[in-house]
Amino acid sequence: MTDEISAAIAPRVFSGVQPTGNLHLGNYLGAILRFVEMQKTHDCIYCVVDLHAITQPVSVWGGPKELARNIHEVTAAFLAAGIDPVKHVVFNQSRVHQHAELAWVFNCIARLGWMNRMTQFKEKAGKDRENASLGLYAYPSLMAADILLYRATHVPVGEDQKQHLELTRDIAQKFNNDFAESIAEHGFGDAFFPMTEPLIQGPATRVMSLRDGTKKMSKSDPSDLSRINLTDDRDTVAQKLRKAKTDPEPLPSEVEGLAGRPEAENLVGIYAALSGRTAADVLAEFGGGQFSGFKSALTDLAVDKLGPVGSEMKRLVADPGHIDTVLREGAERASAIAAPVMNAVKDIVGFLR
Ligand code: AQP
Repeated sequence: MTDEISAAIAPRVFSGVQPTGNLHLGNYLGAILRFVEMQKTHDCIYCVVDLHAITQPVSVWGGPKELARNIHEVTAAFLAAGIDPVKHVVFNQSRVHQHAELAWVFNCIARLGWMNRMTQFKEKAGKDRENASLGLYAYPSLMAADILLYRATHVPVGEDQKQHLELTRDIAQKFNNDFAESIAEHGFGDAFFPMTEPLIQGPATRVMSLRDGTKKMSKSDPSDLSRINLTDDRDTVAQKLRKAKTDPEPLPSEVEGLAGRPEAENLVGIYAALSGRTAADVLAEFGGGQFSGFKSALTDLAVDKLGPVGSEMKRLVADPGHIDTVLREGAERASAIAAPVMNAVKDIVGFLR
């Protein structure tokens, strides 16, 4: 067997968030709160995926100063939400060079046909596909490397990442098949990489835009009115919810009445997720009423739940010494796990080291 790693694959959680600014309610409910939850039952590794951030044009991610600020901001959100960087590992991806190294091996495993099916690439590249970066195209292969570098068994993510998680499993499977003999010879039995389970769970796996209930809430939406940012103050949240698109009908009294009303469904879903209640329960209280009253109750709830997180984020970002220490120490611990896995991959593939 190679180096210091065991053949057996232990349960481990990995997930990441891109430091591309405008961290929003969708990131919080769909991912970060799930990360906090998973800490109770698993060893967790949470990563600020800065290599992914630069796959878009510099004008989108904002340049060097903005990137550094956004790395601090995502880390601050992790800590403010309750992620424990002592019991678990929090770091930024570019500090652990094995992510890029394993991604190259996976670029040679993944098939063009697989990559061509990735809907996120199509959405983000838009009409001007010829002008998209090679990095944006290879993004899902790097994401597979992020996860499998730690032989992670579970990945909590929002609904939009489902397809990338399926690709991660395809890459793991093909690696295990292509190198089956070598994997066995090196003492890893019949599979080196696990079949990672996506955990797309919780009440808000897909929070939608406040301006268009058919589009997901997104950091890159040009309209700031489309999302609630974690650092928005009360007035901003109130204004965004007041302006949130709705329809002329009053709220229905039952969940079935939300069919074909995506904006209403989204706002009720957000209320339910933030309050820990079911949509039916929320409609039992607000059904039959106008949106204006509901929106003001939602403002109070959102400010109550997100306000403390936003304030703590601002406090941490204003004096980032603590964040820098967390990221540096986290990277050392992540490297200690990643290095022997990457060495094993090199041995399995046949590279000399
Ligand atoms: N609207 C959403 N609802 C629920 N979960 C969401 N996530 C993102 N948007 C929603 C989840 O947040 C985690 C981190 O996302 P990311 O940083 O990898 O960015 P993304 O998935 O590409 O989505 P963003 O944040 O909106 O950015 P852009 O604008 O670049 O697309 C992931 O687990 C994601 O599922």
